[in-house]
Amino acid sequence: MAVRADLFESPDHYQLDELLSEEHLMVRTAVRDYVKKEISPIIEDYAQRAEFPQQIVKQLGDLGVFGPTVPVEYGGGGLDYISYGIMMQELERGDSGVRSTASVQGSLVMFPIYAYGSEAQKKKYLPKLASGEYLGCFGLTEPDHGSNPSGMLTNIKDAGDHVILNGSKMWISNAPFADIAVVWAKNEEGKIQGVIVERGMEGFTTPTTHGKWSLRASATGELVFDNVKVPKENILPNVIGLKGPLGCLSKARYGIAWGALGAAMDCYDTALRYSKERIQFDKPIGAFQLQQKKLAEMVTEITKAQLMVWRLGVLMNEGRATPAQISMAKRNSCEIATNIARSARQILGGMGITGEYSVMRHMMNLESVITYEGTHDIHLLITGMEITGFNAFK
Ligand code: TGC
Ligand code: FAD
Repeated sequence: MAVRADLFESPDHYQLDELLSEEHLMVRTAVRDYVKKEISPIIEDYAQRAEFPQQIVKQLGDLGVFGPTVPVEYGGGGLDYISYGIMMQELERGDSGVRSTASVQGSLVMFPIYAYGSEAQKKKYLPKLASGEYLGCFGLTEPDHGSNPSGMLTNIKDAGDHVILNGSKMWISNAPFADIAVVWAKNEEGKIQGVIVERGMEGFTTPTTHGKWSLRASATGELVFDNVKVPKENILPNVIGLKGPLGCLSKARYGIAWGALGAAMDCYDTALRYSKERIQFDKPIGAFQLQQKKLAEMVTEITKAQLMVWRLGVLMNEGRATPAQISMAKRNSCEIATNIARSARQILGGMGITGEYSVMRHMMNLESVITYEGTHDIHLLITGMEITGFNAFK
C-alpha cells in the first residue's frame, strides 16, 4: 500500500499555542515526530491486515506516553494533564488504536494501581508498565453489562490466602497481548473490587475478538476466568465500589477528549491539502463554495473543541474537573471528529475510501471511540443529570 508523506501541521486558528508552555510544545514535537516516523508509514498496512503492531509497546514506553502523570519514582513522567492530553492528541492523530493502547495502559491500568494499589503493587507493576516491558488491560464490560457495569456478574469468593475469580469480560482493548489485567469483580457482599490478574494464572484465557471494521490495528479480546486462583495480595486494597473503575474512566475519557480531536485535525489537514491540489472544472476543488463550507465548519468545530479541552486540562491540573465536565468534552470531541471525518472523506471523493489517505481509517476508528468509555448517549445523560438533577438512566 502506497503511503503518502505525513506532512501534518495542527490547525491553530486562534493562536492557542500561546496557551501552551515550552514543556507542552516539546512534548508535542516529540510525540508528533514519533508518529510521523514510526506510525504513519506502517499503520495503514496493519489496519488493513487487522493486526496489532506489537513493536509499538516498547516504543511508546521509551517515548514516555505510558502514565505521563504518574510520579517519576514509579516510572511515570511526572507531567501535567495538558501534556498528557497533547500526547493523546498526537497519538490519535496517527491512529485511534495507538492512542487506545496508551490510554488503557496509562489511565486504566497504571492509574488504578497508583491510586488504589498497595506500595508493593505499585513497586512491582508500575515501572514495568511505564517502560512497556508489561502491557496491561482493563476489564469492566461484560457481555450483558456494557453501559450499566454495576450489574456485572464476574465475582470473587474468599478462599483463605487467595480468592477464586469466575466470570468473563468482553471488548477488552489490549487483552490478547496483555501481561496483566486490572479486573473489576463483585465480592461476596456484592461490592465491586479491583484485582490484578496475571497471564499464566490457571483458568485465565484471553480469546481475540475478530471481524472488527473499526480499530483494526488495536487488539481487542475477551477475558475469561474459570476458577482462577488470585492471591489476596493482588486485590487493590484502597477502593471499593463502582467509583473505583469510574475514577479510572474519568482519566481515560479526558485523554479521549484530546485524542479524538487529534483524529479530527488529521482529517481536516488531509482534506484541506487535497482541496488545494485536486483540480476539477479547471479549478482546485477548494475554490468551490461547497467545499469551503465543509472546511470552514471543520476548523470552527476544531477550534471550539481545542478551547474546551485546554480549559478542561487546566481544571484537571487544579484538581477541579468534574466527571460531568469530562463527559461533555469526551462527547463533544467524539461527535465533531466523527462528523469531520465524514465530511473530509467526501472532499476526497473516491480517493477518500482508499487506504492511501488516513481519513476512512479515522472515520471507522471513531465509531469505536464514540462508543467506548461511555457511549454518546450515556455522556449526554450524564450532562442531563448534572443540569436538571434528574437521573434518566434508569
Ligand atoms: P452511580 O451511582 O452514578 O455512581 C457510582 C459511584 O461512582 C461515583 N462516580 C464516579 N466517580 C469517579 N469518576 C466518575 N466519572 C464517576 N461517576 C460516578 C459516584 O459518585 C458513586 O460514588 P459513591 O461513593 O456514591 O458510591 O453509578 P450508576 O450505576 O448509576 O452508573 C452511572 C453511569 C451509567 C454513568 C456509569 O455506569 C457509566 O459511566 N457507564 C458507562 C460505562 C463505561 O463507560 N464503560 C467503559 C468501559 S472501559 C472502556 O470502554 C475502555 S476503552 C479504552 C480504549 O481502548 O481506549
Ligand atoms: P449497550 O450498553 O448495550 O448500549 C447499546 C445502546 O443502548 C447504545 O446506543 C447506548 O447508548 C444505549 N443505551 C444504553 N443504556 C441506555 C440508557 N440508560 N438510556 C439510553 N440509551 C441507553 N470495555 C472495557 O471494559 N475495557 C476495554 O478495554 C474496552 N475496550 C473496548 C474496545 C472497543 C473497540 C469497543 C467497541 C468497546 C470497548 N469496551 C471496553 C466496551 C465499551 O466500553 C462498551 O462497548 C460501551 O460501554 C457500551 O456498552 P455496550 O457495547 O454493551 O452497549
